[in-house]
Amino acid sequence: MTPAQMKDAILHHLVYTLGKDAAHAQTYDWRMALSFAVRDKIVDRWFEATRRTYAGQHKRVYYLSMEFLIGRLLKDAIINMRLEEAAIDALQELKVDYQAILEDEPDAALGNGGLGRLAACFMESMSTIGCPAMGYGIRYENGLFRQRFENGRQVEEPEDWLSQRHAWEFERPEVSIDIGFGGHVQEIGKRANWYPSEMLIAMGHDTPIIGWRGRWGNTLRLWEARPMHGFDLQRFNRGDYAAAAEPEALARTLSRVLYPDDTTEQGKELRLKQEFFFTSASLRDILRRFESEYDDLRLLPKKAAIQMNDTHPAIAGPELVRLLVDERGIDFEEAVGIARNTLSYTNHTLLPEALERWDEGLMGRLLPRHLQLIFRINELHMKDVGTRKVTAVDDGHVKMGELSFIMAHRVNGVSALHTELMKSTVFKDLHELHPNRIVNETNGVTPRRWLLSCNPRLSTLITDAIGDDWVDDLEQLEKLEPHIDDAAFLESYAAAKRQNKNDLANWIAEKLEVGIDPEAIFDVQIKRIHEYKRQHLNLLETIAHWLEIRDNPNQGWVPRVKIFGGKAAPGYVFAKEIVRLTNDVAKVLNSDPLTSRYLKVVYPPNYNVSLAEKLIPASDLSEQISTAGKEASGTGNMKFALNGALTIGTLDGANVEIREHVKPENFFLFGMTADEVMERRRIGGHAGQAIAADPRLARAIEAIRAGRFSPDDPGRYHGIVDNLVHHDYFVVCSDFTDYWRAQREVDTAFAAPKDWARMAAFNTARSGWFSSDRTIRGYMADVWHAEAAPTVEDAAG
Ligand code: GL7
Repeated sequence: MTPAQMKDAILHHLVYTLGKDAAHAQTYDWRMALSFAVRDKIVDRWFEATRRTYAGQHKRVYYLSMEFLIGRLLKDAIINMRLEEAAIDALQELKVDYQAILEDEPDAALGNGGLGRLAACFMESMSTIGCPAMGYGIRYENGLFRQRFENGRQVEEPEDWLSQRHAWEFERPEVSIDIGFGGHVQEIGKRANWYPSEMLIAMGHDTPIIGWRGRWGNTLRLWEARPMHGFDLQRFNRGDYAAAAEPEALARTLSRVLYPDDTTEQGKELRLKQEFFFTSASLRDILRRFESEYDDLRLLPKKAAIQMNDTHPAIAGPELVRLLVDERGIDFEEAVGIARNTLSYTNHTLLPEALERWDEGLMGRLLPRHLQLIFRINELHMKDVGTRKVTAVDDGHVKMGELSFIMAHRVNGVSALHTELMKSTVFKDLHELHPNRIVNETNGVTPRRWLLSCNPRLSTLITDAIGDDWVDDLEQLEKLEPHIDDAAFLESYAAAKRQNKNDLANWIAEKLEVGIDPEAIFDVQIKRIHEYKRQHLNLLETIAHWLEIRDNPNQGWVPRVKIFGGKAAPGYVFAKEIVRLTNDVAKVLNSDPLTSRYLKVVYPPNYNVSLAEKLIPASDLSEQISTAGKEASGTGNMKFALNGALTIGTLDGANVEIREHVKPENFFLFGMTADEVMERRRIGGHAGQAIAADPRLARAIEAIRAGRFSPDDPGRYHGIVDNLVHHDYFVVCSDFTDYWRAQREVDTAFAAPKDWARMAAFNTARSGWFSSDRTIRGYMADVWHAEAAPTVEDAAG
C-alpha cells in the first residue's frame, strides 16, 4: 500500500463510514478512519486464512480464556501489516499527528494481569505461525477498573472502553446461542433432558488477530450476554419503566464486568455463571462448526484441540460430555474419552486461595445436570485408576483443578520450576496416577509488541546489526553476541536506552510533575500488587537506602529512581495499604532536599498494557522479587530482559530459566530457594530473628511504625508492620539482607556504564527463547498435536 493509497482509504472512511469531512474531523474520527483503512487490509488476509483452514481440513485450536488482555490494537495491526510508513506519510500529508492517534485508542483491558496478557500474546503468535485457531472469551462491557489515587489511596473507577465505537470487532448476530441456568433434570435411560429455568443469549463479536507480515489471521470471538426476550412491553405500557427493563439489565449483567481479581478466588455466583456462559457458548459453537464439516464425532480430538486457560473454563469437561451424551446420544464412557482427548488444561498458579472450588449446593442449583455428570466422571475416574484417594468432589465442594486434570489429556505448567512444583504439591497424587499427563510449556511474549513495536530504537539497532529475521525467529538475537564486543555497537545500544529514558522522564515530568534524572538507575516493579510479589520488600529497601543516604548525604551515591506500577484488587486490604504506603513514601522522599537527587519514587496510576509499553524500554533494572515458589512464571520478567533491563530476582518462576539463558553473571540473584522458604517458615519467630540481625531492616520498619510517612496519622501502617514482624508468611524480613546486598551490587555495576551496557545487551541477545512463538510451537507439538497451515504470502508483497 502506498502512502497515497493509504491517504485515499483514510479519507474514504472518514467521509463514508464516519460521516465527517476532513475540516471538522477530531482525533477520534481520524483514529477510526485509519483503523478502518487498516482493518480492510486485514480482512482479506483473515478470509484467506479461514478458506485455507476449511480447504485443508486442518485441525483447529480453541483457546478458552476468561481473559484476553489485548490492550490497544491499532499499532499492532499497522506493524504486523507493515503499513507504518504508509500510515505515517499519509497522515503527515493530512496534517494529523500519528502519535496522538495511537494514544487516543482506549486499552481493551479484558484481563487482570499475566494470565490475560499471555492469552493475548498467544493469539498473536498463533496467527504469526499460521496455527489455525480461535480464541473464545467474554466481551466485558467494563474491563478492569481504572485506578486513580486520592491522597495516596487507590480509587477504582469503571473502565468504559466501549463508550466509543470499537473499531476492530464485527458483530455476529447470527452467532447467537441460548444458554440456560437452573431448572430441573429428567433422566430417560442413560440420557437426560435438562429444563433450565433461566435463559439468555450469547452473541458473538469477532476480532481478527493478524500475525506478523499479515501471513495469517485468526479470530478472537467474544460473547456478549443478551436477554432472551427484549423488554417487557406490557409493563412498559403500564408505566413501570424500571421493571420493564429488568430482564434485559439482568441478562446483561453477565458480560458487564471483569472480576477485578488477580490470584484470589472470587466465590461469586455471578462468576460461576460467567464461566458457564462463555464455556457453553464456545463449545456449542465449536461442535456446530465441527458438525458442518464431519459426521463422526469420534473424529473430534483429531480435528479440534480445546485449551482450558486455567480452571475458569473447567466446566468444559462436563458440558462437553453433556452435549455428547444428552444431545447426541453417545455412550457416557465414550463421551468422556472423546472429551478428554480434545481438552487440555493450563495451570497458572499454586496459591491455594486461587484454586477454584465451587460449593456443591450452588453448582447443583445453577447447573443441576452438570453436577450429576461431575459425580459420574469422578466415579468413573476412581474406577479406572482403582483408588478413591483422589477425588474432584470433596467436602461439599467441586474442586475445579482436579476436575480439569481428570478431564484433560494434557496438563501443563508455565515454567520449569512451577511444573515441577505442580507434580510434587497440588497434583502429586494425580501425577502419580497419570505420570505422562503433566508437561511444561514455559511462557513467552510476542516480540512484535514487546520489542519491535514498543522499542523502535532498539529494534532498528538490532536490524541494522543482524537483519530483520529476528522478528520471525527471536532466537536469531544470539547473532548479536559478537557485536557485544564492538565498542561502537555497545555505545549505540546504551544511547538507545538513554533516549528511551529521556522520553520517559519527560512523560513523567508532564504527567506526574516529578522531575527525574535520566542518568539515574531506572528501577522498575510493575505488576499487580500482591503480598507474594513483595512490593513491600522493595519499599523497605528503598526506605533503608534513603535513611543511609541521609546519614551521609555527600557520599556520591549512585542515583536511582524507583518506579512502581500496579493495581490492587479492590477487596484486598493489605495490597491497598501497600499502594498507599508507596505513595506516602514517594511524597516524603521526593521532597527531601538532602536525598532527592539520589533517590526518588514514582508511581504512575492505572498501570496497564500501554503503560508497560512505555516503561519497559526505558528500564535498567527489573524487579522480580516474589517469594520463591509463588510466582508461577511471570512474563513481565521476559519483556524486561528482552529490552535490556537486568533482573534483580529470586529463583522463582521463569526467573530461573531467564538466569540460565542470560548467564548468572548478568543477573542479580538473591534470596531463598523454594525449599529454603518452606524450611524457614517452620522456624518460629523467623521474622523477628531476621530483624534483630539486620539493623538496616529494623530501622526501616521502625520508620514506618513511627509514622515518618504518615505524620498526620502515625498508626496508619501498623497493620503492615504487625504483619511483617509477627507473621511474614512471605518471608520478606528473612530475604531482606540478601536483597540489600544484591541492590548494592547493582549500584556498583551501574557505576561502570560500559560493563553495564554489555550485560544489558547480553540480556537482549539471550532472550530469544522467551518468544511466545516458541511457547506456541511447544503446545502444538506436545499438547495440541496440531500443525501450522501453509500461510499466505507476505502482506507487503
Ligand atoms: C498467573 C501467574 O501468577 C503468573 O506468574 C503467570 O506468568 C501468568 C501466566 O501464566 O499466570 N496466574 C494467575 O492466576 N495470574 C497470573 O498472572 C493472574
